[in-house]
Amino acid sequence: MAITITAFERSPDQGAGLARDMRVRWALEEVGQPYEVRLVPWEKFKEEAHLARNPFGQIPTYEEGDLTLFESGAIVLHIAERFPGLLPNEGDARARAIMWMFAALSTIEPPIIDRQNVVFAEQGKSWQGERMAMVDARIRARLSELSARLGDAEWLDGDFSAGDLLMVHTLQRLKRSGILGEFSRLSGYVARAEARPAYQRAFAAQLAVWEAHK
Ligand code: GTB
Repeated sequence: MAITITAFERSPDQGAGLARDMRVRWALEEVGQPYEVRLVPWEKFKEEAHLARNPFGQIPTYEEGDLTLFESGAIVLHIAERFPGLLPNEGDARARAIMWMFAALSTIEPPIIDRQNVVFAEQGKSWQGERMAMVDARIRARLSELSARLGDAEWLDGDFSAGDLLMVHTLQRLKRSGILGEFSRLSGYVARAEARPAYQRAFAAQLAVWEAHK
């Protein structure tokens, strides 16, 4: 059955691959599934047609036959369960890979998103500098813990999994801040993931959208 996802028509990241459709594209590339992309212009995010796909009026979404999903984590989990390649078959290893998906989205991502809010939404506020220092300290603490667990391993738990995919995409958001670069093991981990052919194909596809619509 054909798969259709939604993505920004003009991504604010200008083709850097930071918007969350990249996670879905990458997962589909890893499992070798073709997909179509419905590009959503900014003015259509909160219109009825898109709200029917996602009540919060956001991208990405995923449609396959009668199934419509929103939330990038749920979409990546669905892809990983539906097609082989992103989750181990063995029960305990599979549970741990799913645990890392949740760790990426509920332990690592929140302070990183908070940092974006400080940079953009709280620009010019008297407390911006103090808030930034606090948030950066929280991020560094989490990255230290993550780096210690990763150690010298290639991936978080055995083979590359959906847990690594979500973790890497979450960490990439920190590149511009310079914080990721302070953690050499994590920088290497992100670079290894970015070298994967599936990542490269997904990145090129979203960049082509930016080039066509900028
Ligand atoms: N929890 C949801 C999920 O994981 O799917 C969050 C989805 C989400 O935040 N979607 C964003 C969106 O649709 C795009 S990805 N925003 C429009 C709106 O809310 O009206 C977030 C994003 C946007 C821009 C950059 N960037 O420029 O670097 C990075 C990430």
